[in-house]
Amino acid sequence: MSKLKDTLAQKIQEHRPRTTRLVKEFGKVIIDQVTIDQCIGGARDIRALVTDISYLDPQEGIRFRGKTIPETFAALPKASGSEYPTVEAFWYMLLTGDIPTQAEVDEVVAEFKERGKVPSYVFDVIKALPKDSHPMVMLSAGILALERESEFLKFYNSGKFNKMTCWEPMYEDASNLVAKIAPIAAFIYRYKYKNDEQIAADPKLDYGANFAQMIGQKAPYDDVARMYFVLHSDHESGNVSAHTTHLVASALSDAYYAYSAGLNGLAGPLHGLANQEVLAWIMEFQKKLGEGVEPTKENVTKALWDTLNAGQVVPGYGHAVLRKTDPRYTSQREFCLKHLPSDPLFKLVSMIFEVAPGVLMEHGKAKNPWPNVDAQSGVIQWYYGVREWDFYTVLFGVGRALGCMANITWDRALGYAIERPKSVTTPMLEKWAEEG
Ligand code: AMX
Repeated sequence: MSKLKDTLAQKIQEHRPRTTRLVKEFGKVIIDQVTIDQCIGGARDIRALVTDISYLDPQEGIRFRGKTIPETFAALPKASGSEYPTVEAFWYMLLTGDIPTQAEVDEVVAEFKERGKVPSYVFDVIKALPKDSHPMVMLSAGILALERESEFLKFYNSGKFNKMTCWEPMYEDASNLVAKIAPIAAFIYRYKYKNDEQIAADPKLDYGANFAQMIGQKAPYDDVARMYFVLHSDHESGNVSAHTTHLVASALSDAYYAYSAGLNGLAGPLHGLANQEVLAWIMEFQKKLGEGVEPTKENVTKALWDTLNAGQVVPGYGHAVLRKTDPRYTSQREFCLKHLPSDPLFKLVSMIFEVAPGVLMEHGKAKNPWPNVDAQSGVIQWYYGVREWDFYTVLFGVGRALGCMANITWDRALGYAIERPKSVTTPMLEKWAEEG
């Protein structure tokens, strides 16, 4: 057994009595109540999910296993010669809550080489789709096609299925999916935009560096990939992609079914597709501005109002939980300030950051006028030459696999139930409304 799996097994053993005790001794303690606007309004803020992988504070932003983004980057061992930790080190931390030693990271890096091999039929499935299919369709189809490899499914069909041990095949699937999704994404990139001229993985490289290699990018894009995948990994359990993955897995569907579904949710413009929408908005803005006309605070403000007055949302701004600038935005902004401070697109995004919150506040609808992760992420990709912006949500999807897969491994370890909230009818709500 690897050190990672061994540590995970120990953590699971230690954790199980806590969950059992909460249900048995404190199961009827009330932790929330539900109002009519929450019921109609997308279950906003209702406390109804449990995860220890990450927690999202509205003011502070995300903490992964109790650590803020800067703390996470500082604590984990770095990739050799790099400013950022490896994805493998972060995966270890997400699963166990522990900071791995270099030797423990090296073991995961070596394991991922084996796990990351993608069967050729997956590429055939992707190639069978029309080439102008959205790359998220290709990614979701590729992940779904892998379902025949599922160890969880084999265990379920073995006649020996057991709720106490089924986390182990789920862990195998989760690890395999994480290891395979980056090469699949890289394949889609080269297939769709680079004439199907594929580049082989380099066995010497870690996850992030190999992704850079396979899409045809050089340093410092290896760090961009590491940073990007870590930042996008997890945002507690209620967001559409994480929740969908958890929901589907709660039916004992395996990791491939669950994450393919999660990706389909991520592909929505109010969720992960917003990063592509940000770039599209900026390009449209520049087109309307005309050749050689400099962006100014005035013309950016006008364009923002035009978007709002047309009944559209300003992509990259607002959040269902956050009430401050997203620290994932800040982290990427810091990267830009260091590596591409004079880039015109970065300057424009910074200008939007200066004026958009004021415009949104004046508009008066959005509860959070501050930027989210998606407002900044496309700029970095664009700068390094990944300009096919419909690919940006695929990058998000590779990162998000880390959080979703860590979560469903723990879901099975703690025996979380099939998810099944109760619905009510409009007449019922009207009756309760009258009764006050
Ligand atoms: N521009 C314009 N209007 C906005 C807005 C924005 N950026 N953000 C919120 N609003 C509007 C909502 O559409 C809603 O209008 P309505 O009352 O007419 O329906 C009103 O403000 C109240 O919404 P809210 O409670 O502040 O937000 P929410 O929880 O319902 O939705 C989110 C959150 C992210 C979907 C929303 O802010 C939005 O659409 N943002 C733009 C898209 C985006 O950037 N999505 C990415 C989010 C991060 C991610 O998941 N990757």
